[in-house]
Amino acid sequence: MASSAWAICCLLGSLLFHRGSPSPSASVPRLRLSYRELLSANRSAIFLGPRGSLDLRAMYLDEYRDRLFLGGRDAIYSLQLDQPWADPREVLWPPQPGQREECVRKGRDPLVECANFVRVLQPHNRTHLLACGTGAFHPTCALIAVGHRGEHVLHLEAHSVESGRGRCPHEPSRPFASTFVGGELYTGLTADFLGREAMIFRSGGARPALRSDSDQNLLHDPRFVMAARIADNSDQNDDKVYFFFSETVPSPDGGPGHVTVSRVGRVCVNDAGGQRVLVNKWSTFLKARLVCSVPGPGGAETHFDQLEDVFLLWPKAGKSLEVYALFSTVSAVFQGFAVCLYHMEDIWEVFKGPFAHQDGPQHQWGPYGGKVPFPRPGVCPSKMTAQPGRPFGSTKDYPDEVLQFARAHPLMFRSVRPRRGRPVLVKTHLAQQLRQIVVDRVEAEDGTYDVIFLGTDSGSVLKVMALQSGDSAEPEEVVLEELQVFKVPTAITEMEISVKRQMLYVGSRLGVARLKLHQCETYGSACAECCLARDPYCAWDGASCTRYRPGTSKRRFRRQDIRHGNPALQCLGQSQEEKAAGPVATTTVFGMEHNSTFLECLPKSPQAAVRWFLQRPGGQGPDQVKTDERVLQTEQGLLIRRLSRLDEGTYTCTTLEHGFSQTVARLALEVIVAAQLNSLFHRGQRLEEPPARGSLASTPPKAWYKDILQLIGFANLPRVDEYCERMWCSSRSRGKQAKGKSWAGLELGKKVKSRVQAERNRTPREVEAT
Ligand SMILES: *[C@@H]1O[C@H](CO)[C@@H](O)[C@H](O)[C@H]1NC(C)=O
Ligand SMILES: *[C@@H]1O[C@H](CO)[C@@H](O)[C@H](O)[C@H]1NC(C)=O
Ligand SMILES: CC(=O)N[C@H]1CO[C@H](CO)[C@@H](O)[C@@H]1O
Repeated sequence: MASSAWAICCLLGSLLFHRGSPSPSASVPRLRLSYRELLSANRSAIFLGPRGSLDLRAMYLDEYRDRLFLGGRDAIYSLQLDQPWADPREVLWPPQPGQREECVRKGRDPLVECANFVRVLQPHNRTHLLACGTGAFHPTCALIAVGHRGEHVLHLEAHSVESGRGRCPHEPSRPFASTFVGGELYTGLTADFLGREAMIFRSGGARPALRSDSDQNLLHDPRFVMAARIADNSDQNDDKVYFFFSETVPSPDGGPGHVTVSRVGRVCVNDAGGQRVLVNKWSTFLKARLVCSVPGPGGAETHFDQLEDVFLLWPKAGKSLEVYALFSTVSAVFQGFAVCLYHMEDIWEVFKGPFAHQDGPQHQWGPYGGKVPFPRPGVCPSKMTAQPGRPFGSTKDYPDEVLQFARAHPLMFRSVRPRRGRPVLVKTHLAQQLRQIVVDRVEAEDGTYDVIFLGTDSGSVLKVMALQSGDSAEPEEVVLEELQVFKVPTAITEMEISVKRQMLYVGSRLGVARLKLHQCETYGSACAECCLARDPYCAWDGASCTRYRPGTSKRRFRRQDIRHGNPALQCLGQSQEEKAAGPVATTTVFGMEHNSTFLECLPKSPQAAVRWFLQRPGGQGPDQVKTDERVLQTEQGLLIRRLSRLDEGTYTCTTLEHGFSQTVARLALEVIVAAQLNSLFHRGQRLEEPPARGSLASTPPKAWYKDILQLIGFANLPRVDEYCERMWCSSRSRGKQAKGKSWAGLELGKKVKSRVQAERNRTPREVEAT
């Protein structure tokens, strides 16, 4: 076990080292925005409910009614998408009388389990939602009136409350998936009190309820992730409901132990069960393995087997559906995440392929080689099966032989493999875990890009792209932004996108946040900054970094380079704008000989490499600053520990990113020589009354200030403040810059500053006169 885990680590390690990413820190987000920054820039808005936490379990984005419905603990909320979130509607829905007490009596946790956690919110019809909650371990469903389009109402239809058994799990947190199709609710869940009876269940319509055949162990401890109706072709009779889940199955090679695998399973919408066999049970259920693995040398593969989340990317007309899936590793020692992309056609191919067959429990699985009965098991009754002379208009007409076969062979032999045979994205050595995935296909100047939003367990969202370059098998990962959506670390449990509104709706237990997909001006006010961001939503329009809209305003010229982020090419001739945005001004800073000083430089992008150059007075061209134990380069700037006169000169802080060099700061450092300062102190103290014992900074001498001014020159008078701030008066709030100050220096500084203030109020002529 340990050695195989080690092998996985090494394998992945070597794979990751060979990725040849252009920058060693490419997986570091280029922009990190904190909770506060997001709120103050109006990039996000947050709703935590009237009690400060919703205990959110379900979220339904309703773009038809322009509303967001939330299921929490003992309550349902409705928010209007295009309004500030100050005006929610609330329906309180506690467990039915006596249920809470019974739940506690049965040994369940009164706080964590014995409440009505709303887990199902599905559109029932134009005016009503179907809602189901755990009801303190007594699943309950009800209809919620939400009004017509444009109305903002929410109330529970008291007469509609009924048992939710099979439609909602008993537990607040057990993985569960549901979808509402044609008046019926499809669920993947464990339907009993003890959480043992896993099934796919359909109920709520005029037809009798249908469930999985429990004798056959069709589902092994499943963790359902998502359910959705997918049309396989233009014949509606062929529509199926697909379930995505993972299972823990007996070792497939007949060996001991269990393994986790991920699955895609499906049932026909028009499945009616069998007539003699499989009565009121699914007769069309099939499942196949979803593989997401990184191929390694010698056929070794690193598998990501635990399905975390699935996102369906619905195509523009004429294209087939694409499935993005987020996986994690199952290993206890090695944690990694991968995103794989599947095409629906590839899933259909596997379901058309051979059935998996096992001669007995101890035997290996192989492809079923015998004759498959007609209609082929798993096929929906449709035009195909109802041809003349073949009267199969319903699954009830299917021969027993077909149903027996379906029952014995629910698994396909072949696995569904991802596009390009490998993940789109692999993430290891992450500080957080990844929980949710949403993808937006964005049109940019140089092509179409899939922007992947990943919800973490620490309340943040990563905005990532995987760029497929030419012949290289490994996509290049570009982490555009890391957005701290929730103030405190909390796992993201829900994520929905509104492409129409360009918004992401992000839910955690605490509540829900609305997050803009992009805010181009955040990247900066220069062409190069906009270009380096490589955000396909954004382009330089000649004046600022703005939302890129394909095919609009041809008049304006747009600069964007997602693939290479090369501003040298894109922003050529854009220097006008850069100048308008302001060239980097030179700031004079003062340092005392033998003291330490700090030169600040905060580059916008943590992906950029920072370099410092020094131009000595009268020296030749600027030299790159050599760092050693005296001169330290930190993330915030350059720390010079013991200043010498030779350190004087102009320091330039430049960043290098994608071959593009930018000047971030220019600082002229002037060194005040210790001897001069010392003599000043002495002179001053002798002229005035004797200083208090132990205090260097007694009343400053009159002559003192004039001397200081002489030292640093009158021309710099306005900068004396700066000098004070940096060298002496540094308060705690400017801690980073407050290097090498002493108590005496602080006191002295305060006095100098007040004098400077007084001097400033006089004209320069008066100053000279004194
Ligand atoms: C903040 O964003 C919302 C939603 O996009 C918008 O309606 C509102 O006007 C914005 N407020 C400000 C101050 O920009
Ligand atoms: C939706 O369903 C409810 C409950 O069955 C019913 O009362 C209501 O009239 C329906 N609304 C529409 C628009 O059909
Ligand atoms: C830490 C350090 O070197 N402090 C020095 C700063 O400059 C004053 C005045 O020259 C010295 O007295 C300090 O020792």
